[in-house]
Amino acid sequence: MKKIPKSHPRYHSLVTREVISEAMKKGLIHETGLIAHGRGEAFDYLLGETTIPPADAAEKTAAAALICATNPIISINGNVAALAADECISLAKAVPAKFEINLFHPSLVRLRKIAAMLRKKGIKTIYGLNPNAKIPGLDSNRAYCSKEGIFIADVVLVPLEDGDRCQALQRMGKTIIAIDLNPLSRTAQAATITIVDNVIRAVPRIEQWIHVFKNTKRRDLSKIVQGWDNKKNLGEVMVFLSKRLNSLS
Ligand code: PTJ
Repeated sequence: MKKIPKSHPRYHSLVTREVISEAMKKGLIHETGLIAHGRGEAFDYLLGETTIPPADAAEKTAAAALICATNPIISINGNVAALAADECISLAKAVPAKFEINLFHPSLVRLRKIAAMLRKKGIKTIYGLNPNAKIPGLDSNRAYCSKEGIFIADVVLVPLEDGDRCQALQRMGKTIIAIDLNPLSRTAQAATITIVDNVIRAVPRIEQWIHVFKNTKRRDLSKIVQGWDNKKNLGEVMVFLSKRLNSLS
């Protein structure tokens, strides 16, 4: 990995680019994952590369939803595996939640590489390697999932998702928590709880909330989830964004 001087004003951003680039060379990320990362990076830049208040509210609600779930699961793809594998593993332990790998660009080789990487980090049960169920109303290969994993899950955390699968999972009656820096994406618009934040910051922040809620009654957590208005929160993200741009102009 190329050495970036710590003194560089864009140090963290450049290191993350190196991580993404290395992950592609190792075959964990699809080449278009680099483009997806670039889009996310642009939105992050506009948001100020920080967890904005509406994102924190979404992270708090996501934590409440995960605790209240009967069958929570985290869906992993190439970019998430490269950028936030350790954070997702830590969150999965804290909830506790299952793991399923689901790729937008299907590849058995990449699937196995991501699974091997997660196993090396101590994850024993990984769903999605032998898909045996189909998400209704989805034509692509992404419809195939694990019956014991995403298919029966009631709450699914989908970082960097595609809009179609998000909508199809919603139609199955699941609570979908999406992490997407683009508040305008179809995924962001379709999810039950949209977190407009970088997956690198969002996953640890959800875990922090899980710990904060350790002694909170289920009834109170359930109230937080039921009171969630995703459209309103996305509106607050847009207001934040426009105020920030205005203040810089
Ligand atoms: O590994 P695969 O085959 O499942 O492919 C993964 C990608 C991400 C390539 C695939 O799902 C894809 O093409 O995604 P999209 O449709 O480009 O959407 C990715 C979304 O994630 C975009 O709206 C980006 O703004 C957003 N995004 C990118 N990087 C981050 C991010 N959101 C949060 N944190 C990031 N680091």
